[in-house]
Amino acid sequence: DVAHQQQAINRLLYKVTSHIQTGFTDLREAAETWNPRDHTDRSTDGGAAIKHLMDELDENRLLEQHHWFSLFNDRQREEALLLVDVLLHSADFEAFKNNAAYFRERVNEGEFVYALYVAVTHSELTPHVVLPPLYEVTPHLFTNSEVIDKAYAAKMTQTPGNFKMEFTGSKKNREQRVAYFGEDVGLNSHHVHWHMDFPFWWDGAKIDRKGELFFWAHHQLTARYDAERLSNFLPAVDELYWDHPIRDGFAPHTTYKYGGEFPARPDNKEFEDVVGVARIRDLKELESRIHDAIAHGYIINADGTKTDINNEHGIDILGDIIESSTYTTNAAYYGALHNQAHRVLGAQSDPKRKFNMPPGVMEHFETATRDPAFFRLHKYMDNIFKEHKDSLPPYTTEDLLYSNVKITGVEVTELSTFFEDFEFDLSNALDSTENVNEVSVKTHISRLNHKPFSLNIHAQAEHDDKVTVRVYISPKHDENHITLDIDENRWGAILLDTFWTEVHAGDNEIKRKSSESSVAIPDRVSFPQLIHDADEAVANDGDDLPQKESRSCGHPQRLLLPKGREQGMDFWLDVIITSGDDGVQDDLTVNDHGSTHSYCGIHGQKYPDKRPMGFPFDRPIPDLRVFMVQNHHGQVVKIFHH
Ligand code: CUO
Repeated sequence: DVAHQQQAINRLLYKVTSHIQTGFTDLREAAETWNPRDHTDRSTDGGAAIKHLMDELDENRLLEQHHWFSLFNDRQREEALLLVDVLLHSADFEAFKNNAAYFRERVNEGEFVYALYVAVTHSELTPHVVLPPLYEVTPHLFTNSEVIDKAYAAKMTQTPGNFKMEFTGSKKNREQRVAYFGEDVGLNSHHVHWHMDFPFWWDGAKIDRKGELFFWAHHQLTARYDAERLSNFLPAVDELYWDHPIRDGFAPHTTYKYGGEFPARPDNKEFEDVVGVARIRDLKELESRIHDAIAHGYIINADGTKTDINNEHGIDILGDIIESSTYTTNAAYYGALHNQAHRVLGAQSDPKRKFNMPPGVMEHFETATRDPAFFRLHKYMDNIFKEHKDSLPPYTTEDLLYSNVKITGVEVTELSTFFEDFEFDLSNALDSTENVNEVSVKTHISRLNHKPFSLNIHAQAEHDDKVTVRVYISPKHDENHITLDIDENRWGAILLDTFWTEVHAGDNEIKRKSSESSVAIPDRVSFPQLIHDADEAVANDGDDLPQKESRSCGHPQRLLLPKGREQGMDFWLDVIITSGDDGVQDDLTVNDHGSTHSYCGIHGQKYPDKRPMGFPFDRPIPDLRVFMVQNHHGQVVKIFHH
């Protein structure tokens, strides 16, 4: 049952760099006596994976334990994916659990955590398991070396502690003003889970609009980052150029559990080729092939045929090519621009591999957004996507008008943000050692939050209908307080919500709360709480777990609004209502199919909104009048920071 499953997953992840705890008898037993080879049909995919993984293990070819793991390292990824295969092909949860316990004691811990998270996310056996927050499972990747050092010392001296985690850098570094965003543990958790829900290596059942979603999720991260920068009197982020020095350096103040400190990069580092990864001129060549494809309006497939991208599906194809997912139809020609760029950027501190440095923060989805260069790299890719979108014809009145509805006004309650303290548990950072008692170690950090708010949309309808409602905000001014016209700021539009509802003939009030937003998830349940609740439910035999299934992918609800400014910062608030036929399911007005679909889709189903992601702001707007249809409402709102 669910409680037993939850308890087993908790226990597999508890102190994951130590041996399975003595008290977890069934897992201990499985690790010793279970033989994966005996429980498999070798003719199946899972059987083949087990055989392959066991052979590698017997031959001592697997990455050792107590070593860093990076998904971008081809060999390490191959090993982790074998384990994913084994888990995904387990016959039942018992076999899943026993396989996991067996390999937990034998494969690299980083590979194990990654494989278990991905398998639980995608397995049909575990739809109700809540994955513990990664920042409490592998805290090293989410907090500072300084805090980790203090946690070790606390254990040594047997003194409990709750340590303050500071944002990296000093006031001399202007980029530090937005570190609260890039270093937010919830944001990092969303990002790493996004990549687990939509892995670039995915070869299982087809994921709908995966390439477009890669564009969209990262486009929204970029737009949100720029809005945070403007809130802090910084200009929008500039893209990276292969020929220019990387202006801002970065000192991560983050340490691997095994493998030393994450490497730092000084200011104005010139790009260098990275041994074993890529030459800069090859990346420039890939980039120009992609520019050519956009200019020509088609891509060339591996078999020489052409696929038209000069339409609304082009973005999906381009997303696959640029990220370089398994869906790309010509990896040999278009390469792996995004993935290689992450690696090249991550290795700039030691491009010749002279100093045997571990991978940089850019080489892990858990840590990438900490580096300001992450947002410059993604702005670079975002601009390539924009070039494509700008090559498409602007929407016409016909595309935009939904004549059944006229929005007559929108009331918004106060929009304001503030900083608050957030605490999380560090015990999993420390190994359990016999004869040394556990002590409580925690960290707290200041994080952005906002007052709950709500919208009240007044709409007149001619007849009853289902409708699609999209809500966006976008900064009104640039950093010099120059008003941006709509074609300048539409690319910075931040989606706050998409939802489906019903209107009736006559006057309607559509009320929507910030807490209902389909882009965001509430705070994750903490690991200690999950452990406590699952243990209690198992002890009470069959008690319901308080947590219902919840997705880990989703922008943190706390970060729904950009910070804004003390005196208030102007944003356009746009509400667009179109026909309910834009929804892929008929029941979207009453069933959100997993709630956080706007940035993360619906697991195992089509993306709910049939229109291009970002509609209607994804295409050029040369004429504002075309845009001013009766079912679109725009007004200026202020976001205050208290
Ligand atoms: Cu999410 Cu570059 O894709 O980090």
